[in-house]
Amino acid sequence: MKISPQPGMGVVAEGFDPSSDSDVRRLKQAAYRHRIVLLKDQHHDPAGLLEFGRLLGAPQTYYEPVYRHPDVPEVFVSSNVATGGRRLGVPKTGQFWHSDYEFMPRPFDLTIISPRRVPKERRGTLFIDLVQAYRRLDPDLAAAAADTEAIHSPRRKFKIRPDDVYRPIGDVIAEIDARTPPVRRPTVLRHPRTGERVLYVTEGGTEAVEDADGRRRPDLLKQLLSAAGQLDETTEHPAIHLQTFDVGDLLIWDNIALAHRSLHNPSDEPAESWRVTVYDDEPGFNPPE
Ligand code: 7UC
Ligand code: FE
Repeated sequence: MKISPQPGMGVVAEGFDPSSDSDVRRLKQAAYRHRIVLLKDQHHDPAGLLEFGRLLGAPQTYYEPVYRHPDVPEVFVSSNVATGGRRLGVPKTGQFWHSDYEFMPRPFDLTIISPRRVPKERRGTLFIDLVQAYRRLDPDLAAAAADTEAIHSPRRKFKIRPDDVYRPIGDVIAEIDARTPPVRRPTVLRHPRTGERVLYVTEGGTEAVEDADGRRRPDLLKQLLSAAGQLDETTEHPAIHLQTFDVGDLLIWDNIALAHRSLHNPSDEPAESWRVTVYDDEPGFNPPE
């Protein structure tokens, strides 16, 4: 397997052999060291994508059934097309800064995307490295964040489902709070695999930052998000990496070190991608030099 750097962030891997333990380990090492791996010449059906996910960790089925691929529930479908008259998944997912499952007790370790239909323009996913975001903080902002906690919730970005029509919105919100109550963790957390400090806050998923006295600090959260580049609506901020991909690629990324958001595609050009997300409990990986 050949691994070569790509501009900005991440690497491209070619010639991956799924039967080679050393290729699998090198692939994971690359994902944690370089955050993004673009794997070429990959053609999987849903079952094949799930098998690929099993190489990297334990695939998880998304908690909301409406996203699940009807044949392989561990595959999450983002799609605006009806294939053979059958609508799959949910359209326009993730169009805000987030980390997958940040609102759950354990966010996913690795996210794997298989693009199925790629729009001709305004396509791709934006990424921000939250380890670099922490390192770039000016010292007093880093000090202010040090002993705070961040509170995450899916509330603001939860997609209304077809069965929610005519339901009182208060009932939907009560259901969200019951099934996915806000979770709290250190604003600056240790990356579970590499041990690096991560400024783990996102514009779409973090509801508040609370200081050691339990006081909410909206000002501080805003400063941290702004410093990380997540409040720049032009998406031209130097910390933002645009990753494009094509059908036949597989995109793997470190979902703890990176915040991501899919590009808003105003046209109704067909767009569909399949996703598998995994927990990876393999013993740690060396932090990037
Ligand atoms: O519809 C979406 O944008 C899905 C998002 C709310 N959560 C994706 C995840 O894996 O946490
Ligand atoms: Fe996502």
